[in-house]
This record gives sequence, structure tokens and C-alpha cells, in this order.
Amino acid sequence: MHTPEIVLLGGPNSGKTHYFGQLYIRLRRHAGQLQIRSDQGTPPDLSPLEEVLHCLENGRSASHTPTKTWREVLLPLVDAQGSEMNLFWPDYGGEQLETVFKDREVPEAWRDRLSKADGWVLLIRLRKETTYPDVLAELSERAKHSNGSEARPGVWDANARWVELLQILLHVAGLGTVERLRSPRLTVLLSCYDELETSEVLPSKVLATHLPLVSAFIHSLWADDAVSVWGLSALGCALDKDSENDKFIDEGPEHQGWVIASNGGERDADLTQPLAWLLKAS
Ligand SMILES: Nc1nc2c(ncn2[C@@H]2O[C@H](COP(=O)(O)OP(=O)(O)OP(=O)(O)O)[C@@H](O)[C@H]2O)c(=O)[nH]1
Ligand SMILES: [Mg+2]
Repeated sequence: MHTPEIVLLGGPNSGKTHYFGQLYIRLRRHAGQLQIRSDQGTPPDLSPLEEVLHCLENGRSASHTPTKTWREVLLPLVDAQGSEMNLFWPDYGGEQLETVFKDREVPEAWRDRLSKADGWVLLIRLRKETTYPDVLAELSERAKHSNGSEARPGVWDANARWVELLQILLHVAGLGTVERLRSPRLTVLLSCYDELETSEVLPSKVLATHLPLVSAFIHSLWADDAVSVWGLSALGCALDKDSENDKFIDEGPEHQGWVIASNGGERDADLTQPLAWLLKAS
């Protein structure tokens, strides 16, 4: 049995838990590129997903994952070609990734996962990323030209922060930056894509517009066919913690949410697609 390993990289509030919940519901529906194998005797232990599944069924948003939490669910999968695999999908408090960046230190368990992984999933919620798109001539007026928020001491431009973080992670994983990487494959998920008002069709161009340095870094490091950038809206809309969304309840969470593939195109309800792409060659 193939047991691919993946690393999920996403800061606080980037949409990890809700994607996890929606992904699991899609896998169980047996309608996408990847499905849960139904031949399993013992169903997977779903306790890490309990809260988010309950909230989704009731059309509400789930809570922030406590900082120190680390949990995973075993997903017994089968792909469209009939290949079977077992995959652990992780969930954790996104501050853990911020701590790696701040302390320049990677915990032992993370090191191990990074060096063994067949694929990396990078979740970036562009709406929440702070950038200071100044040019030299505008430096003196930097606050006026920042994207909504003033340049704050200690708050890094998201371009610099992600590139630095990726460099730390690549170093720890023992991955060189001389030759373009073919493994681990990299899936970039631009999460909460419904929040972005963009007429651009290609998610990779949206990334390049919002975070040009991150886009350039990723594309210079990974071989073209080893990286793909997707637009992900796991929920399709914003949910509230306290009030219920009737559409979600009436139609069911399995009918909400979509992805836009790296080559553009229509919204696709199959939330398993980015994962199927990531696992294709592993
Ligand atoms: N509009 C919109 N909001 C979303 C979507 N997915 C998640 N959210 C919201 O974004 C917020 C953060 O989502 P989470 O899934 O909890 O994020 P997380 O990465 O698990 O965050 P931590 O647990 O803090 O690490 C929540 O309020 C969600 O309701 C989406 O597709 N669209
Ligand atoms: Mg969470």
C-alpha cells in the first residue's frame, strides 16, 4: 500500500481546518478525483474533525485551532485510476508556523516531516497578507501606499516573510536551491478565493500580482510541472460563528465550495483536485 506523506503549511486563519472538513466531506461523497475507500473495516478516527463537521452541517464557522494542537486523520484513499493509498492529513494551530519564522527554529517533529514529504501544500489567504507595495520614490510616503494597513514596525511584508520561511523550511528539509525541484511537489492553495475581487483567470497570475516575490521565488525553485497554484474557496462564502447560513444547511456543505485549477477555467466543485494533482506522481 502506497503511503505518501504531505506537509501542510498555513499560518493562523488561513483556512486549514475548514478545508480539512470540506475535503473530508467531498472524499466521502465518492464523486471526485479522490475518494475514501469504502472497503475499510474500521472507519477512521474522526475526533479531530468533530467540531468543524458539526459546524459545517449547521452552516456556521468553526473556531480557531488552539496553538499547541497537532492532530491528523488517516484518509484511506483511492484515486480515479484505482490506485489505493493511505494519507495522514494534518491540522494544527497556525501560530506554530509563525513561531518557526520568528525563532528561526524548526521543531524536531516538523524537521522529520519536511524531509520525508512527497508533497507540500502551501495555504496562502491573500486578503490577510500585508504588503507594502512601495517603490523607492514612494518610500517617504510608505504608509499612504500600503494596501490598507500602515507599515507597522515588526510586521514584515508578506513577500519577504514567505520567502524567508520557505528558505528555512527548504534548508531544514535538506533541499538545495541550485537545481529546480521536482520533489517534493508543491501545491499552492490561494485560500478563501471568494474574498478576492479579481477578473484575472489564472490563480498563478493572481499570486504574482499580490505577492510577486513569492511567485518569482517559487517558480524559480520548482520545476514547472512540479508546482501548481490553485484558487480555493472551501466554503464558497463567509460563514459566521454565531448565526447559521440557511443555504449551507438546506443544500448541505457537500454542495458548497469550489476550486479554480492552475490553468484557469470554471469553478470546479471537486475540492479533492489539488490533492489528486499533488499525489499524482508520488
Ligand atoms: N470567505 C471564506 N471564508 C473562509 C473560507 N474557508 C475558511 N474561511 C474562514 O476563515 C477563517 C479561518 O479558517 P480556519 O479554517 O479556521 O483557519 P485555520 O488555518 O485552521 O486557522 P488556525 O486554526 O488559526 O490555524 C474562519 O473564520 C473561516 O470561517 C472560505 O473558503 N471562504
Ligand atoms: Mg484551524
